[in-house]
Amino acid sequence: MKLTTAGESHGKELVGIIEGLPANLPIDIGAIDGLLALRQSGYGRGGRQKIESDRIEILSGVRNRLTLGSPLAFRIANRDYDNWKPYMAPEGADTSAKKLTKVRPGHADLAGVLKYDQTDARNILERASARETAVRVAAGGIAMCYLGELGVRVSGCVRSVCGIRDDAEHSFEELAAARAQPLFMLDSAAQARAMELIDELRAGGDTAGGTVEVRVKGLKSGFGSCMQYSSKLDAALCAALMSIQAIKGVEVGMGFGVADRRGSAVHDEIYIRDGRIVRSTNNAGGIEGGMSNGEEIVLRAAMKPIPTLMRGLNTIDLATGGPATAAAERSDVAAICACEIIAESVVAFAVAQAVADRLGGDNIREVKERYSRLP
Ligand code: EPS
Repeated sequence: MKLTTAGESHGKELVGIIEGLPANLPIDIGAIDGLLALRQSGYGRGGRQKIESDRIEILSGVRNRLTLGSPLAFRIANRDYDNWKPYMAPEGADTSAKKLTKVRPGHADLAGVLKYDQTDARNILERASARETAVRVAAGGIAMCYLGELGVRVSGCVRSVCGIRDDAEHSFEELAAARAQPLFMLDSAAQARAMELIDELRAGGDTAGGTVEVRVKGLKSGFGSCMQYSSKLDAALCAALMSIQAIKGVEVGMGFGVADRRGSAVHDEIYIRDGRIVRSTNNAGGIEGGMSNGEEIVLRAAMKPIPTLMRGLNTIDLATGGPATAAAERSDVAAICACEIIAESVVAFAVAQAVADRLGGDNIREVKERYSRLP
């Protein structure tokens, strides 16, 4: 299963193509649109989301709500293109008007300009922008349709915003309530403080990042492999999370905490109860030896603060070669809720890929039969 994305942030539209889906998979367009709307929501977002109203439009690969087994192509319109057409149109545009040369620290601007031999960082930022994640959320929604057929569910919450943390334990079922919260946090006191902080940061022209948690429930053991480094499930999941714009760290289970504890306080001991293999802890986060072990998969990702600061950071102006204050485009103060939905989506897609790699199957009946035969 493979996803290719295309599209610029202020271009005409975003597009995605998914190859490798089995035939006869029911596609829940309402659920995918719901996920897209959640990606646009959350406290701390900027003006752009008032313009956009993301919806998936499927172009191929689905007939009467069932996949055909052919490549599934889809588009998501950029409504803001109406405002940007004069500066972005492929058939001819004024490229001087929206030129960006005061490159923003933390954004792709400088490295991209040098690599792609550009004088205008807009030719870089348009693609580097997190707008692209709308496609990955749509694809994640399709992956969730696939996983749902197997009884595998993905959920999550926001764990921290700029150092304000929710460290409590939450059951998988409790996570569903997070999406109804303004910052997708389950600790309402921490959330209230985080919202105040976002207001403060907005007033000061600053930005925030945070931590998101994603969990996968119901995946049987044996997905991913210990036999080749490139087949490890944890490596695939961490790569998927790290590929999200602004992610700087990823943890599996106890994560970096394992380094500070002794073995007896880390490894999840194994018992037999009522003829079933059980564990009383899940510090491994559901993955051992690069394979799912049947426990819940637990992942966390750390998002850096949005690199477009209204107050502007020190930088250089590529046009003059001299010092400058970084460009301040309209932007978000915090996009941690978006990040949480994107993280769930890319994890769903990576798990679906691992399932498809192991089980194959040209149609969903075959996939379900093969999955049900696994221990
Ligand atoms: C982004 C900058 C902002 C964000 C954008 C990501 O866009 P604009 O420059 O149009 O205000 O809103 O995210 C989205 C458009 C989105 O849909 O998530 C950036 O520089 O990465």
